[in-house]
Amino acid sequence: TAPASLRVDAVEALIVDLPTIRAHQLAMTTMTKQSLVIVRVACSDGITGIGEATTIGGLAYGEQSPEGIQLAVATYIAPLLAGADAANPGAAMARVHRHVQGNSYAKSAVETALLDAQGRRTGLPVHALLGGAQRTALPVLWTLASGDAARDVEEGLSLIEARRHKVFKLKIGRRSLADDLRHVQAIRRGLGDEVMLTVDVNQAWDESTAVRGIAALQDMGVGLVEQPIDRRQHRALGRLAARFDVPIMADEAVHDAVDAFDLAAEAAADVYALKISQAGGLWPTLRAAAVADAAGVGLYGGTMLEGTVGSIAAAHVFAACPQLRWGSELFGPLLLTDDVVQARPVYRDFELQVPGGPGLGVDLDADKLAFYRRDRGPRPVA
Ligand code: MUC
Ligand code: MG
Repeated sequence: TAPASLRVDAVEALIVDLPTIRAHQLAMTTMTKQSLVIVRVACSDGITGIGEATTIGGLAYGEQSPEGIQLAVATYIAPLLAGADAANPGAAMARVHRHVQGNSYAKSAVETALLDAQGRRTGLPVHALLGGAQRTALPVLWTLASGDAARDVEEGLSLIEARRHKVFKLKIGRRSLADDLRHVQAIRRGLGDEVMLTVDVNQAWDESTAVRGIAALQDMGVGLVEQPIDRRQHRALGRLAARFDVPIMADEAVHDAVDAFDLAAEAAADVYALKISQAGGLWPTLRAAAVADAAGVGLYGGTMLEGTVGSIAAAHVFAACPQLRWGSELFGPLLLTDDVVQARPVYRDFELQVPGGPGLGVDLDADKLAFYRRDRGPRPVA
């Protein structure tokens, strides 16, 4: 048992709603706001750690919602952590994993907060607690998803000019295949052949549509095809990976180390997009990454379009991964008009700078939190 000075005292979760800078269109939903679940773990030595769990479009993307995450943390996880040794996040999380099935987003936010607290306590950045940073900045792509090709081209060109992003992901799968291919072709022409483009179908195609679609995308020089078909169809994904030269990336299909192992055993994907929310935390993400390394599968630092707290938590993990061959997409904070932190992340020369201070290196802004929290009630209309 832990010394009395090092116990978890309280765990709380609150929802904040933040507007996006523009509509963001995915196959399954169009986002105009993001709902962040912010978790705080207060410890008996006076240190509080923070974490975040964020979904896309409520329940549109995955099986967990902001409201469900808040409930899981407050009702089920908080009592399990009360009195736990705050200096041993691994043991505290083992207890949570033993008594709570699923709920990977809630687990990720809570583990993040425990590691943030431990980092603040020891003066070490979270990546140091995960074994150490292999890189201090992460390449970050941008998703062009306004739904309008001309606007996407304009946005892409200005981001290249600003040296913020030089790789772009296009969201397809919501329109007919012919329309999607025209859309990609228009952006390819507008940005030029030198610019690396990837596509994310978010599971929208069946296998035969994927065969036709990927063949055409490969001819256009698209560099990576993400989750073209249903996440559960591993064997069909493997047939696509075997058929095409363009690398196929699993996203919704690869949540944790077990998925990473199964997909590798079936040679179902060339690349894995890992996400702390889908893996169930920072350590679980590293374990999935280790399986990818063992199998020779490339890694990509994925996002659930989190705000600063969640994106920086992911950045610490991806900094600690021995291999990150495909870079990252940790641009979530840039899609929001505002955030609940004192300082937003630094993006420079096409990369996100990984903080080197204690813990996550991110502090909440009490006024912004008070302003954006959902339970504050209606806000005055601007
Ligand atoms: C996804 O499926 O990859 C990540 C970037 C983006 O634009 O959407 C998310 C979700
Ligand atoms: Mg994806």
